[in-house]
Amino acid sequence: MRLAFPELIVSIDAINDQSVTDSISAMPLLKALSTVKINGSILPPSGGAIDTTFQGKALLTMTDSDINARIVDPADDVTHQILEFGGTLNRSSYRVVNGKFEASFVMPKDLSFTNEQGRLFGYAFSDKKTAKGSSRAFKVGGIVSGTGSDRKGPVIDIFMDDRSFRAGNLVRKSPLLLVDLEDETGINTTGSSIGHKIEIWFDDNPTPIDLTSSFETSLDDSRKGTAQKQIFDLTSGGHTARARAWDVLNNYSEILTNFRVAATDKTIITDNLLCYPNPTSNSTTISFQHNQSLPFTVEIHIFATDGSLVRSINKTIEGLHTAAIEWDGINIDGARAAQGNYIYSVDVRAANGDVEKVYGTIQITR
Ligand SMILES: [Ca+2]
Repeated sequence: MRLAFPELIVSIDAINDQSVTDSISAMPLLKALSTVKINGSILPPSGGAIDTTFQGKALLTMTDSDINARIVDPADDVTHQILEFGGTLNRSSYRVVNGKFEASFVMPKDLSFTNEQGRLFGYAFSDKKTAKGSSRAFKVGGIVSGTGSDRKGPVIDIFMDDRSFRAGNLVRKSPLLLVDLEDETGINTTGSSIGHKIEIWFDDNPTPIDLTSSFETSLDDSRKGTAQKQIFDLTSGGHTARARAWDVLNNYSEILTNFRVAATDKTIITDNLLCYPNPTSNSTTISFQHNQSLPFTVEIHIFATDGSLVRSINKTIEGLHTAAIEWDGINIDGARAAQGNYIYSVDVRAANGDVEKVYGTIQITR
């Protein structure tokens, strides 16, 4: 897509409440495990006053001090000096309000202790405009003492397709993987350069999928966020998924979940039919799991043991994974159903015409 507006400038205005400066000796030294605060603004392409109409999101990437790499060219045996950017120290997102943003995060334990300048890259976008900019007005090195109280790795949650997912659910063959992360100090986003990646393993596959680059921090709190990735063509049957993430102090944690993939996404499959509470003296909820991503209809018929119809309930199910239909315990005549045993049938009709019928029992006690 070609944008109709010229690109604006992300200006890094202050680091740790100190205005940015070109004087290297006056630049702040950002130490490992210290909290960094960055204030920035969005300026017009030619500079000048803040674009106060800009409402959107800013993505900041901080890299360590540059690396002087020496590479010997095998053709002529000449050693070349190559300057490379240092490894990623932090990648986090912030809300831009009226052209301004404020970032805050904890520097990772792993950084080079060179006391030399790092780099900060800013990229911002609103509905209509984009902006970019960078700054080298800080140095990286040292470590703050006395911050060793956080010994816990991040809290990790794995979901397939959406956050209604629970372990054991049926999912589509090509589900969207969501990994929510949260840590009291901060998620390690250094990624491949240092080795503390956000990774997930499926089943016994020894090769993980690297989710680090897809991780995006919450705009409200950079200590939490979500990594996501579409997973393609899983085989039918049971699967496990194990995720690992690190915090900025290099504590890690892992979580394991499991799920099932149906033989085909085209056929509707229902599973784990449940009625709760059962027995009940009042209302009860009939629920089951399913593999459908499009809305489908459910007809529930409740019968007495003599076969007479007690109640019918129709519902369109739009959510993924689990369908839940409540019966209020009222019969066709508007009275409370009598004490006793009941049979219910669940007729499921998918958008493609596929149907499935399952049965269960309910006991009413008074
Ligand atoms: Ca932690």
